Amino acid sequence: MFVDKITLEAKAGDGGNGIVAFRREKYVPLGGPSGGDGGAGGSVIFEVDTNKSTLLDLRYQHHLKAENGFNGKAKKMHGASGQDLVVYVPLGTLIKNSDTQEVIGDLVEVGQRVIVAHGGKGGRGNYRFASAKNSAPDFAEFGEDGEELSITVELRVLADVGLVGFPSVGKSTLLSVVSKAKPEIADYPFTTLSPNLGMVEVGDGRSFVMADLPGLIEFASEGKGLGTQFLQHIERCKVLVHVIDMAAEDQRDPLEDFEIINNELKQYNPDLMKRPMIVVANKMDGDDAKDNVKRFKEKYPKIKVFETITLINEGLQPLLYEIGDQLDEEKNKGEILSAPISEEVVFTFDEKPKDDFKIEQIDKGLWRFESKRIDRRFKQIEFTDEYSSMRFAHTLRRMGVDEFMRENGVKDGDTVIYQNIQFTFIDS
Ligand SMILES: Nc1nc2c(ncn2[C@@H]2O[C@H](COP(=O)(O)OP(=O)(O)OP(=O)(O)O)[C@@H](O)[C@H]2O)c(=O)[nH]1
Ligand SMILES: [Mg+2]
Repeated sequence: MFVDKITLEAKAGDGGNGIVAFRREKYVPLGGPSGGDGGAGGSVIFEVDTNKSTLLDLRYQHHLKAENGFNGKAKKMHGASGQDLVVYVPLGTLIKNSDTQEVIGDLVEVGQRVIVAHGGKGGRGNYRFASAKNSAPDFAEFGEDGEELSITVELRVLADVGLVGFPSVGKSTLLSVVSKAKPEIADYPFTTLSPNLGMVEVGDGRSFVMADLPGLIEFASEGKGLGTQFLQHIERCKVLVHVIDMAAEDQRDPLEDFEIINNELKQYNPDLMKRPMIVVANKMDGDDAKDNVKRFKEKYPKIKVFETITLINEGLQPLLYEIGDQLDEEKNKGEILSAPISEEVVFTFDEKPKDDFKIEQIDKGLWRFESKRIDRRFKQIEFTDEYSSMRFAHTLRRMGVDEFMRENGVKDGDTVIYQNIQFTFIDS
């Protein structure tokens, strides 16, 4: 089965720890602090690779994990950064946060990349904390945890033109003669299990991307056959080319075929019917083809029909010109017909901290504070002395915690519990 929607766990590398070390040199009796910083953890990154057309590579990878950063070393040496994990995906891949459904990235351009999980920052080594007050700090920071999240990866084919129609009508054959794509072609239904893309050159300098989509059948919009998962690919095509087997090799009536497919498209999304549709009357070499196409034209006098024998590349050049013209018209309209999934990328890492702050009053003058974001910082700190506590308090203020508490009614002198520590809120 073609995989076009997968859920995975992504884990960026943790930052390396900063270390505590002191210089020990001849002639330097009291060596200064020299513990180096930890290296940053690697990030999990998704990048477009135009050679890929499916998400199959991701199928057996339930966990995407980037390398951890390395711990700092003596002599103020930085730990090495963890390597990023770069995952190559096809054009048209959409990545969402599975829990919030927020769009992390919508990869619609060649070469586009997006950071899906950010690597943790490295912790600072003790030499960074040396000050006039404390010339020999004996503490260092832990590295920050790499981001960890569950993601949903979806592939939505990005093609200008989509070939639709019943199975075995010759869609793949058509794509194979107008482009360099090599889709599988056979005389049994559902030969094509996943969309194939091909770059088509019209011959007058214009070109476009054509998608050969798996065959549709009646009730496809309700999930029958390969079902709705491919109808969503069709949503992104600017022009639809409806291929009909005029030779009626499968003993169906081609005119009925045409109506059934249109009906399925309409059931799935009524807007699809507003899109330009070009009809290809294929297999014109068949016995009944001439009669059938005559009936078709009588019934639909306004529809432009292109008669072809895709098998031997006959009748296709006029079709390509027509597609080119229709696309030009669509572009001039400037309307975005593709599915509305390019919401702004709302993924944030450092902004909007207050959103996850929670404060709860337990008793008079006693509060409990919670925050996932602060937890990440909290884990980085060893409360070995007053200095680190002060730094933590400073961090809280910088992140807007003081203001948040004040807004929520915490008063000067109240006690606030956070994790396993208690502190007094001093509103100064
Ligand atoms: N006689 C004749 N046979 C054709 C023509 N075009 C395609 N075929 C044959 O029809 C059969 C199906 O062709 P495909 O291109 O695989 O059809 P498809 O629409 O991609 O089918 P699915 O992938 O199953 O949806 C193959 O055996 C082709 O050789 C044509 O113009 N004339
Ligand atoms: Mg096919």
